[in-house]
Amino acid sequence: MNANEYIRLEEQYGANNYHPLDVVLARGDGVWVYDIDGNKYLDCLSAYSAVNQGHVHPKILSALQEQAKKITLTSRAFRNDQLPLLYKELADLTGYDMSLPMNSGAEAVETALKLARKWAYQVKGVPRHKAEIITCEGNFHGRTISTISFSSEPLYRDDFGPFTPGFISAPFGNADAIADLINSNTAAVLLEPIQGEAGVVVPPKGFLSKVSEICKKNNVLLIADEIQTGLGRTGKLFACQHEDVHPDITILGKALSGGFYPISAIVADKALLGLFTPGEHGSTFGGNPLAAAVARAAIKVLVEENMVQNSALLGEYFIDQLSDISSPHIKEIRGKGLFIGVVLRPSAGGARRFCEALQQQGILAKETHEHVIRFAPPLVIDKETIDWALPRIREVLTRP
Ligand code: IF1
Repeated sequence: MNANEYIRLEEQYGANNYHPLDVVLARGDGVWVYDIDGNKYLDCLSAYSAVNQGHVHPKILSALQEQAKKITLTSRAFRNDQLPLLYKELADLTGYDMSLPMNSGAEAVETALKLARKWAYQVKGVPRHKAEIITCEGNFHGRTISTISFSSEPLYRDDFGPFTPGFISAPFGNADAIADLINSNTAAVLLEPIQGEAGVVVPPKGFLSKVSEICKKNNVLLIADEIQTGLGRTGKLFACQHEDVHPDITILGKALSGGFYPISAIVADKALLGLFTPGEHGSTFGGNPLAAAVARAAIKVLVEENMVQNSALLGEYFIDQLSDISSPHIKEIRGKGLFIGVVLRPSAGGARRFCEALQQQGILAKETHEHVIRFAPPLVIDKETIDWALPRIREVLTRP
């Protein structure tokens, strides 16, 4: 089949909830992906940061293959010999006492929200069903009814109400506004340390540490959604560490599997995560031995191969070099580590056409909202590859 035939099949038989670039990928290797005709592209999206470790990392692949031969799913009705090791290794990696595994990112967010509500009722003493959770404008935390209930993007929510109550919205980046919304029923503040979907929005310096302080002072939990920013993407293991913030709950997903499998988790200390009792929460696939083996390998290679440090070093280089591009279209380059947004002026005519032009140059990037091109290659990228990409990006961004 040729590319057009695949595209036609997809359009005819698949729900139309995406508008992908017309490139039909068949193979991936490290930072490179190949379409069905053998054309090679630099992946600057990394499946929204799920493939931080690079496509088909050989060590994660081998963990998946070895575990798949043994046992894949036990359900949590029985124990398995992989999950305890993942628990221990996640605790060693993150500094939290415990974790709770789920599958998708949105499910892990829901898990964190449930835990925060339970804590509010059992520990803080909030009257039942009165707990409030503060979220930030421009957030993205998933597609479930509850996570879209506090979305500020009409496209994501308008046709899908009625919504889950108990969420209050504050402007992102304004700690005082968050403080003003806190009352005795406030259970938690939920935020992304850098907003991804909103267009790689880095909050003002001091915002995270100030929110953390406000939460501590008011007996309110801080929940960081590090599904996209975590596991090295921003040049630290967690983006909150840029301000030495240690949230009460950190939510992980995406790169926790290196892109092989949907694996998410929340991590927290025992005083909090110990509040769940048998039967209150769960998932058929969450914590299965195949997922646990894959996650263990994904974490191991991230650390062993210094991907976090590489993200910090090469991210700084990439941002510096992009900032040197002189183009009337560019309004701003922002980001941290290898989480980079090129913000275009409205006069540029939208980011989509530049992404299509980049595709012709062998670079796959994705616009976010209308005016931002996101560059987030796998963290295994090297300087030579960035130097290969830069003149191509420059050429595309300086077109009329
Ligand atoms: C889509 C965006 C990125 C996330 C954060 C939770 C989730 C995500 C911070 C939910 C998911 C995704 C999902 C994907 C596109 C994407 C995305 F453009 F929509 F916003 F990455 F920037 N928290 N992000 O970024 O995780 O349930 O999907 O595993 O929905 O189209 P999930």
